[in-house]
Amino acid sequence: MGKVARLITGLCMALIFSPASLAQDKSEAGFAEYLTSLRQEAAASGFSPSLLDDAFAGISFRPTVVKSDKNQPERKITLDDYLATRVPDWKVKQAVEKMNEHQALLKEIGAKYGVQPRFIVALWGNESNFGRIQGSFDVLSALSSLAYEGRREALFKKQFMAALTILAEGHIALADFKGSWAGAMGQSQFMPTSFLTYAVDYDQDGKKDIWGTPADVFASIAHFLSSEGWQGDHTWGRQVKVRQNDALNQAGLSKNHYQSLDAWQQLGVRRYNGSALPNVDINASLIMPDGPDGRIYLVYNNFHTLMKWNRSSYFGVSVGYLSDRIKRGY
Ligand SMILES: [Ca+2]
Repeated sequence: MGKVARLITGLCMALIFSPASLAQDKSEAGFAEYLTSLRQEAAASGFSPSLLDDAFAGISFRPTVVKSDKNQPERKITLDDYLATRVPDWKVKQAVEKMNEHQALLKEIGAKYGVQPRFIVALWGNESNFGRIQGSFDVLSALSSLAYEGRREALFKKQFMAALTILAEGHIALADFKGSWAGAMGQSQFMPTSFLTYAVDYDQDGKKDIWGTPADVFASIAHFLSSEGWQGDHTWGRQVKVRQNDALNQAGLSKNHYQSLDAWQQLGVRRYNGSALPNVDINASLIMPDGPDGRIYLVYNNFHTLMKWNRSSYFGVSVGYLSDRIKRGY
């Protein structure tokens, strides 16, 4: 088969089998019908008619949300580029300023949950630029549009119902119920189900306000981490150098292989500056997000907690990296 013929066959196959091409048929009229059934389900699970009247009155189909969901980029950039984008110098500088600004509160909350404040601030900065970029999409419209689109209906319907619960509990006014196009909300960018599990009303005003109350934001982030196994007496990991390929061959390439720092030391793994690994009794695994030629890290249990926040190893490394730079003061 010639090259062009192969290309055309490939395109036809893509058109026939791509769920995305089917989803383009979804219409606004269909969305109205979908909302009717969604409302019936919500009523059946006990939400009051008055809450549903208010909530559904403001919902509209958001094709841009669906478009954003379909156009998520494949990972093409390197970790170096990712870190430069996600953790620019200005963000480090602001993180240090925010640490100072909220010092007493962060210290108190960090002690309560067993989480070092620099990790709370690093997640806060990474998720929303310290609260400045929270997303301006109507949460209910975004989630119902994504559910209607259909590829991940069950997931987004569950988030939609959780969002209704947040409204019913009175944590946020309907007019202020905003988030990212994917439904991630507030300064911690929690999805609604995460909100219900982890959000905290730290200042005890009756509202878990992750949109506007720093105490609630910090405590919610810390509560997530402590609930997911954070160890406040340990850090997240460190960038290393590997002196012999043996280390990579024997252990690094087998995923999630945990062993002591001493064992890694024996295999020729060193701190990035070339000196010996710390003499600490802790297990670590070796990760190479860009393969053996890219940055290599030894990561501890806390890194895996960060991966529960976001499954991207790039994300986990960027949070750890920002926290390290906060610790160094820039
Ligand atoms: Ca509160």
